[in-house]
Amino acid sequence: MTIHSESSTGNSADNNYGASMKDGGQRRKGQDSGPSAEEYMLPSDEPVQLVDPRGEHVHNDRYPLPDGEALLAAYEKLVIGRRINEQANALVRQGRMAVYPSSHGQEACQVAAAVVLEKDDWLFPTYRDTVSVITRGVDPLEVLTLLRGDWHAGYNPQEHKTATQATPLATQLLHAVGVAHAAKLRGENTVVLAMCGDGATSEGDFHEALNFAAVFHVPVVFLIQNNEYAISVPLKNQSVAPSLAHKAIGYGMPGERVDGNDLAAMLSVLGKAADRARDGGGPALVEAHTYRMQAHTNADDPSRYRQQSDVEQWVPKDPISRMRTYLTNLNLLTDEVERSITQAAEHMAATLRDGLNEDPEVDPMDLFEFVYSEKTSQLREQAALLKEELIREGVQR
Ligand SMILES: Cc1ncc(C[n+]2csc(CCOP(=O)(O)OP(=O)(O)O)c2C)c(N)n1
Ligand SMILES: [Mg+2]
Repeated sequence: MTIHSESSTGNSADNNYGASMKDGGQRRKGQDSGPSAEEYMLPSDEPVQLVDPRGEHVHNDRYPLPDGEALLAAYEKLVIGRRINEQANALVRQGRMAVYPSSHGQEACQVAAAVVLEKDDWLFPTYRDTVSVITRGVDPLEVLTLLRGDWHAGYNPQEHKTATQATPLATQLLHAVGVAHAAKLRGENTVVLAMCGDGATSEGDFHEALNFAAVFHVPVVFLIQNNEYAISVPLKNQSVAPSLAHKAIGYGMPGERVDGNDLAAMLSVLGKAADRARDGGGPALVEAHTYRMQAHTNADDPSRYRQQSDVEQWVPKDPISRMRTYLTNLNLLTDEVERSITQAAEHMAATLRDGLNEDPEVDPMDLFEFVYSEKTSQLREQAALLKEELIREGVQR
């Protein structure tokens, strides 16, 4: 994408992203009081953590801990998210779904990305972000239609302001920036949250999206879920930057790193970035440090390229167990509340099972619909060939 712009990077509001700087980061050290561009845009030395793996609060001057009620509500979504991952994996093994890229272990990222958005904001998810899309409120059966492989996509993106889950890496980041740019031109109060993986940061589209977003100062929060692998390729073969969040300063936006298995930190950091974007503070890049606990998809065998002992190191960092301990210690998560959360998760699993065990009625001719407003000559030709075959085989008349 080529950029023609007279736009300045000037912020119209105090950014709220750990420090305040009104000139969009153009100022250099010593020019004025307040943070330098480096202080303003560079991420914390360590990923932000508010609840550690033992379930204990870690104080952070810049990021407040969300209140107990908000954490309890998000914890319920975390448990439901884990159950969605488990059930979807089972449905793949039963042949009811074609493929499922699980976010097992990444549920704190999934839930926070959906929860920090308002109804009229936009979410741009990837194939791995099914739990985010369901948490956003899209009908779970409509969401899984794509991964079942029997139709183009199951839900209307406009209805829930949630784009379809992108499989081509990083393309959704450009779409997200386009939507944010349009919203800004229209004077709408929309925030766009765009998700991608660590591997996707090597794509040209990632660079173009971040550069455009910074130059045009649009309200986008980029969330990288760094789960340390792009299928079989480890992060060290993908980037030698100090962290992926450090890339932000190169574009002129703040970057932050956060413990992606810490629901409280995810909510606080993403929430602050979204508020800042809504207040006219421009884009931000958030890198969530997490881990892909399972195979890339059911078609992948991770034992070919990583040790099980590496995976096991991440088990004690699980997002659910630490939040359960934290909320139990606060007496917010009682046995009774836990039981009702389990029931809600089981209800979700039953909805997925019942819905996906039904055989859908599909029309093979739909393959040629809903892509172009007017079919190309090749498509018309292919459609005619298929129709002929379906009639010959007695499938259609
Ligand atoms: C443009 C493009 N190139 C290659 C692929 C094949 N591919 C699918 S997933 C994937 C790995 C992506 O890794 P990452 O961005 O870290 O996301 P994760 O799967 O770990 O969530 C690749 C290379 C693709 N889908 N799109
Ligand atoms: Mg990855």
